[in-house]
Amino acid sequence: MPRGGERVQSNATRTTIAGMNDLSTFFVTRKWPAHHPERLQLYSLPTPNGVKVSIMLEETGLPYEPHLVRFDAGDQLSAEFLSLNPNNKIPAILDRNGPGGAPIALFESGAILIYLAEKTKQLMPQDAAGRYEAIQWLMFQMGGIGPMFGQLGFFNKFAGKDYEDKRPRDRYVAESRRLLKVLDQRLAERAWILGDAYSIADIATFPWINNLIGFYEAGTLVGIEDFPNVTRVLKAFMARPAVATGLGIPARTPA
Ligand SMILES: N[C@@H](CCC(=O)N[C@@H](CS)C(=O)NCC(=O)O)C(=O)O
Repeated sequence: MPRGGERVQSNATRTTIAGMNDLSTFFVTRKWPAHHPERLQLYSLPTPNGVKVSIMLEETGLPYEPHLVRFDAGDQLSAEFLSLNPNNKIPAILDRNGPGGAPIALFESGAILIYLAEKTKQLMPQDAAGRYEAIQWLMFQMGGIGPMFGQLGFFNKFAGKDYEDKRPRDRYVAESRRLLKVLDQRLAERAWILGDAYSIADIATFPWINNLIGFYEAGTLVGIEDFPNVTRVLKAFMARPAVATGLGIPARTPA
């Protein structure tokens, strides 16, 4: 097995490669060569979870090299991708300049957002209480909005839409509405989820709101007009140049 191979995400392997910054020893770079290894390597697709990271990278100005993980080619199931994320999901990153100057590989968009916020000291409060507040709302997205909206998408737009029994769909409509109400109340007197400061909590959440209304075509189904604070902040989010750019990265290319 190449050095820094399939088990690159394990602590044991991380110890082995500490201090050694040659990305070519990471198995994932066999399939997706790093043309600019000094830049942070992003393995992704512009889905609501994927764009969280490209938007964050655009917002922070951190140099990065995006790599397209094609679901239509089963790239997420390739041995090279699994060496980075055994859970076969995008996004994932590889950063040559991780903690202590050693390379770090990470998956799970929430963990990546925290890592990037701490690395750049941007988009997360620096004080401990504010930091936990940001993480709390990030987890609200990771554990609630993402999984529930995702199921709603399945039952409204994809294979589940043909099921005669509408109870599963309605369960996710109700749960999505409940989450939207929580978010709407939170935003009633705030510009962004944390208040005046735009943060990783917004970057995690609003791609999913956008996707629910757009790609999943579920705006009417969830009664999005009942949540005017959510739609107001979505509009502000979509108007950010970094968001407009990040939503298209990595660019989808024909098979
Ligand atoms: N909790 C994960 C979820 C990631 C996720 O669900 N990614 C989807 C795209 S949005 C994926 O890679 N699906 C590919 C598959 O399931 O094979 C995160 O936030 O990073």
